[in-house]
Amino acid sequence: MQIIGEKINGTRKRVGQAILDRDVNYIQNLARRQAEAGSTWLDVNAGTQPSREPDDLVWLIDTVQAVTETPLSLDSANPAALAAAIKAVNKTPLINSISGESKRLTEVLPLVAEHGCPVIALAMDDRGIPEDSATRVEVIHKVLAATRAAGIPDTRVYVDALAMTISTNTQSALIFCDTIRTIHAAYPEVHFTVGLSNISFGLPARSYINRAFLTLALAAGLDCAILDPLDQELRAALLAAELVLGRDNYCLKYVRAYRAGMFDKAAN
Ligand code: THG
Repeated sequence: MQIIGEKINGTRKRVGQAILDRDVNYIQNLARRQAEAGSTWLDVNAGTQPSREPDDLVWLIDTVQAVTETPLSLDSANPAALAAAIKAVNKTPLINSISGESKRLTEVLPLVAEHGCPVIALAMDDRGIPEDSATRVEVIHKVLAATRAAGIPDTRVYVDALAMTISTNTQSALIFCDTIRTIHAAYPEVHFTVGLSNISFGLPARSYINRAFLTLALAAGLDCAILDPLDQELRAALLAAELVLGRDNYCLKYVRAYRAGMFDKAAN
């Protein structure tokens, strides 16, 4: 399982303020803790103001790279910000993201191909996010045709079937899982990721929903997620689900985490 640490995101109030204030310590603390928790990538998102985004994103990258060698996930829809960011990174970054939107295919996909980056592909296009699984699958077919045509191997693509909140569509998690099952059957080499906490937006006691959804999505083929790596209960749920799904040889990861004191004592 690959984990993308979500916490350095300028749409979060406290992080947005830290970016404005150039608060190095606040950002570096988030970077260090998420890296130590075992993140494969640290997501960096500078927020949504197009005029500030390139400068803010490069500042975030410089700030994070001063304290960790964990590669970055560049979370932006803005081709100018991504182009500036790719020049600033020390290690090949994950590009978050492309989609079937024509602007992202013409302006972001060439950057991905040129720099040999892994990339997240969203199941949406110029019409928006499809309600149903069949249309999301169709959009992903189109995006994968484009990545293949650009010479990007399927193994470098992380399909994000887009988890939408259950509070506005109770079928949302099922649509997500159906989509990745269908894509997985047609493209056995692609990876699958998700912005996990989207699923529970607007509902109370979100962590229960996030954990249930993570378990079902893992069973459907998920092998990567954007989540809070500092959430111990979520990490325990993830380790248990992978164990039960036969993805933890000799139960090694689960037992190691237990011995390292990662689990709640009350769970014995
Ligand atoms: N897919 C892809 N990228 C994504 C998303 C996705 N990037 C952004 C987002 N969705 C995933 N990242 C986050 C980062 C932080 C939080 C949620 C998702 C978060 N939210 C707080 C909460 O949920 O309680 C509220 C905000 C705050 O703390 O101020 O922390 O789907 N490819």
